[in-house]
Amino acid sequence: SCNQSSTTEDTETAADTQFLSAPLISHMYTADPSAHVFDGKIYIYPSHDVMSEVEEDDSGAHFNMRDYHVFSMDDINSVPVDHGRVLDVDDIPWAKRQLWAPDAAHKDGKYYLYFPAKDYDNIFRLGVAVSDSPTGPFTPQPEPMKGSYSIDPAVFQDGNDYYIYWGGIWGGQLQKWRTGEYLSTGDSPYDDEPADDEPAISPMVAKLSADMLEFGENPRPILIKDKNGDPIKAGDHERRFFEAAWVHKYNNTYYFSYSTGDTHKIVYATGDSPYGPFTYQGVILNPVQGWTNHHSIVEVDGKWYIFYHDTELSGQTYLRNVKMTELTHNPDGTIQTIDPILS
Ligand code: FUB
Repeated sequence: SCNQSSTTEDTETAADTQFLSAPLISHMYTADPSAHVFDGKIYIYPSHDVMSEVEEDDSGAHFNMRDYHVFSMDDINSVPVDHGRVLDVDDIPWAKRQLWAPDAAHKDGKYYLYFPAKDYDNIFRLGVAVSDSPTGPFTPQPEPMKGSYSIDPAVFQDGNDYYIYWGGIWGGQLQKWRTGEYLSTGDSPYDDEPADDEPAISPMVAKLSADMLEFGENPRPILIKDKNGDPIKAGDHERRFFEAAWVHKYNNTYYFSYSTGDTHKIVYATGDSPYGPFTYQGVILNPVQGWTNHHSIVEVDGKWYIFYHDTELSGQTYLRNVKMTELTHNPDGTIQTIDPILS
C-alpha cells in the first residue's frame, strides 16, 4: 500500500555506507529515542514509525505514527526487549493523529509518558499518560496539558524539580505561536518565521506541577546565545533551534541539546540554570542518514551515551531505526563531535 519506488537511489547509497553503530531494534521501525535509567534499568521511549498512506509533505504529515512501544535493556550491551504497545492514538480522546517524539519521567513510584499529537483542529498539543510501571501500559489524561502546543516534550529531573522542554518549528508549528496564540499567516509551514536577522524562535521550558500532569508555572522562552552574548539569529540554520530538545547535567553545568533541522545536526549549548540562557558550544552528532536527527543523552554506570536514529534499515526518512553510541565529555566540559557515518 505504500509507494517505495522513489527510494531506490537512497537504498543503493545505503548499501555502501559504513555506519558507526548498528540498529538496536530491527523488528519494527523506531525513532526519536528518549533513554532513561529508572531504578537501575535502562528504558527507551521512542516514536514508532509506520508505513503511511499519507503522502509526504513539508509539514511531515507522512510521519503518521499511531502508537508507542517501550523497550528495556538489562545493560548497555544487551538487546532491547520490546514491552509491546503501551499507548494507542485511539485511546487518547483529544488526539487525532501523528504521535511524535515522546519522553518519560519517574516520580514517587509513578511513570509519566509525555507525547505530542495533533488534535482535531490539526494543532499539535502535548499530552501526558500515567502508569505504575516504566513499561506501561499508560493511561492518557482526557485533555492535553493546559496551554500546551507544538512538539517534542523532554522532561529533565533536577533534584526534586522536573522541567519540561518542548518545541519544534515548521511541521512542529512552534513558529505559529509567536504571539502566544496560534496564528497562521499562510498555508505553508515555512510562514510565520522571523526574518533572518531577527533572533531565532525560542524553544520553551516550564517547571512541571507537583502532580506531573500540567505546567506548574507560566512557560518561558529559552534564549540561546553565541559566545559574544548575542542571540542566535533565525537565519543561522547551522545553529538555530529546530526541534528535539534534550537536557542533561554534567559537572553542575546544564547542557541543552537539539536538532538544527534543515542542517541535520545535533548541537548543544550550556548554561548555569535549567531555564538558560544557554551559550552555543558546538556539534554533538553530525548528520545521520535520513532528514531528521533526534537524540537523547543518558549516563549509565558512569559512562555517557547518545541514543539517536537513522534510516539504515529502510533508506526512507520516515521509517527510522534507533541506534546508540558512547558520548565523551572532554575535561573542559566540551563534548566530542560524533560522526555517525564512517568515511
Ligand atoms: O518523529 C517525528 C518527528 O520527527 C519528531 O517529533 C521530530 O523531532 C523529528 O524527529
